[in-house]
Amino acid sequence: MPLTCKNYINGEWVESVSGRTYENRNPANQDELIAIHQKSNAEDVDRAMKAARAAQKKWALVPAPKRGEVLYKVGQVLTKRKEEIARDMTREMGKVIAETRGDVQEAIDMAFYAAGEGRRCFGQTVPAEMPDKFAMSLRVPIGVVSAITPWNFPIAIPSWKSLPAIVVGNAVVIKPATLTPLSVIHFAEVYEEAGLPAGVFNVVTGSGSEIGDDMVVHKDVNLISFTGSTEIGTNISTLGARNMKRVCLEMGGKNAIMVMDDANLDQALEGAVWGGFGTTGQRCTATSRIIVHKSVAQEFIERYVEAVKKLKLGDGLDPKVDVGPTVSEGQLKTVHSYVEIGKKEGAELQTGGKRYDGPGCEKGSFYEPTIFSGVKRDMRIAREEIFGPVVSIITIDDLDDAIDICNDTSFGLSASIYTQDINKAFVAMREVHTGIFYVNAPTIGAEIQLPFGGTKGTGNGHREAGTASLDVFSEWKSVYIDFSGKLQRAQIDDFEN
Ligand code: UN1
Repeated sequence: MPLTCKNYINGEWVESVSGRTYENRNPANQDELIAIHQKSNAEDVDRAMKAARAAQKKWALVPAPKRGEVLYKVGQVLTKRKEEIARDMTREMGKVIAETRGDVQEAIDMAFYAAGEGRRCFGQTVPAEMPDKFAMSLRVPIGVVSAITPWNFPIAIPSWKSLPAIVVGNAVVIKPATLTPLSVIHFAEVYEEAGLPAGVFNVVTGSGSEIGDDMVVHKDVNLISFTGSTEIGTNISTLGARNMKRVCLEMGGKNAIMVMDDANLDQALEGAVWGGFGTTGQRCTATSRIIVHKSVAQEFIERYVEAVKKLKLGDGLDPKVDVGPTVSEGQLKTVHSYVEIGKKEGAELQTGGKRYDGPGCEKGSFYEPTIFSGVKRDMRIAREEIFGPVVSIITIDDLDDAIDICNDTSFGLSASIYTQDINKAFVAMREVHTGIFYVNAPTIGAEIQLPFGGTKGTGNGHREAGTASLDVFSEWKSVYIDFSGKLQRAQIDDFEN
């Protein structure tokens, strides 16, 4: 009998009122049924939102340091269950075990970071203009947070969207990606074991096409935090605006590594393999373009292709495997359609370009790591997010050219430069229009203590993680306390000694 998972609403594990369920299968082996999940409907969402609303009122009154202590416990329980959760995550999402351990670790880091905020959550005290008057600002919770999360970081991203929200005094209802609900079910178990009061964290599983809109428009929702495709994010934004909801979006990327003529090529190659094909290229931050200086381009391409051909594909639970499957057949088809587009556009296919069904991979959605060279900036493979193991190499003349091409995209998440020249590194850092920038490292690998997010079409101006996440999940309240015993009119009465 496969595991059957329920929704988590108001501290209870409950079946969907729809009476319907769906299957969660392993993308490395379609024959492996991992679990059955609830196919929720609008009524389930309604119950979860109402539970969250009621719980939030009480949770906001718990002193923030105490809220932080619960999250500290969340970090401890996650640490205890790290290996088990990582293994299940590899089974449902496909990425290799070293990476799913990293995914859980990112949630652990966020738990301890957010726990600490329970004793900080700094506001400001500023001098007041009038005598016997006190002025300060406080962070207050927004209320109910509706989190809609993607499948590529099945627990890390839910952790970014819940832990900082909860420490500030909000309650959360999360709809995990249809393809990776089990990781969030485990996360709910962790919250429960850590002693989070009922209703503060709720999980409703199901498909975005059925309950996505309800997660946005429900009257109890104060804020929607979404990570996923530009198309869905744009719809959420429009729907949210019509319903006067606060919306925080993190969407696509077309991240580039710039390899300059003075780069340490060994290091750049290693970074390009990891950035391009780690997580099977399915990170928002994945390196999907490599902009390489003409004087090192030939050597770089030859060595890159050679290194990528050596990557071992297979079941991510095998520690010898470098690259797992794409997350689903649908994703594989999208990836392949872009490869066809690249070929038609005249880019040169250096390696890959097709499904992989070698030994042990016959029943999975595997795609060969793919490299195109001779890519021009206006080709679709150089402009659109592919979200898979496909890297486009563009050759350039100098740093200005590199920066110009790096910026020539509608997205602005992450970018990097490999150079030994500090001047070039600083110029690029200043001129590249992304939310995240790396020097001598690939475009992936952000840490939770700094803001995460991007410019232009990547988002709508918000950042996750770091103290920036507190700005997302709280309102500012400015407080003036007059203890003069009389009316003092700001901007009008003059203070005289
Ligand atoms: C994502 O790509 O959706 O910076 C998240 C990174 C990870 C998080 C990626 N820490 O690559």
